[in-house]
Amino acid sequence: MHRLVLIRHGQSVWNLENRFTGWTDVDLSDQGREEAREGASQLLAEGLDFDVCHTSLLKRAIRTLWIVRDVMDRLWLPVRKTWRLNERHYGALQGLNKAETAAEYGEEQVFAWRRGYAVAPPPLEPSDSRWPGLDLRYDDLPRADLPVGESLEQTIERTMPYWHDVIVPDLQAGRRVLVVAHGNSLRGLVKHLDGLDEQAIMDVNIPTGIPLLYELDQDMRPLAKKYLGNSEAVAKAQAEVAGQGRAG
Ligand code: DG2
Repeated sequence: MHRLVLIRHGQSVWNLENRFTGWTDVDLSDQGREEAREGASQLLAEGLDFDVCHTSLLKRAIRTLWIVRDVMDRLWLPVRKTWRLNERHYGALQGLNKAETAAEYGEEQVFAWRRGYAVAPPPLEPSDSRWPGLDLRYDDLPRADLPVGESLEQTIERTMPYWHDVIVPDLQAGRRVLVVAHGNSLRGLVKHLDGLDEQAIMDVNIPTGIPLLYELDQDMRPLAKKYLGNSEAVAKAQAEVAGQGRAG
């Protein structure tokens, strides 16, 4: 049996302000740091430990992982960082308040942008200063791979190679794997692991900072799955994420 834990980073300052974030490199809020500490305590209480960690190139995930490793006294663990675990790129929506956007364009449109499987947000203009090609950390990436606004489907297309080529081999080698990433890059992994169709994944919302434990068979199929911690608190946090696209 293989053990995999997924954690969406703790609340970021733009989660707190209810802004579309995507590839914007915002930090954790104070509550987000606390959520990371709490997540680590839940991992310790469950008796979980890790051999290797994977995260994105965005500081809200990197810092969450750092806090988790610090609380677990596992700062020495290997950490691999990849753009493939970055949040989906939210295009020209990045920076906009989700509730204000719903008031302007309608809740249905915002729901489609947030949860429609193949719906991409309006793209960044080529001249936009937010274009990832202007960011040093993506220098090694072919320019054609740099997103300017991704649907969940497109996010999954660039996340899955990392799952198959890097994370699965870690698991097959018997390593206990921790992945700290983002709401939608993790929804892509959950869709794959749980075998969800394009409709079913629309209802999946991943709360910040709460570890999601998978036990997988040798073919990487889930034997068991659970969020750590109180199930009512998990349900409440999931409902809050779902509600972030309401107008008021
Ligand atoms: C959120 C997810 O990403 O937003 O980009 O705004 O996980 O990095 O905070 P994260 C964002 P929703 O798709 O839930 O609106």
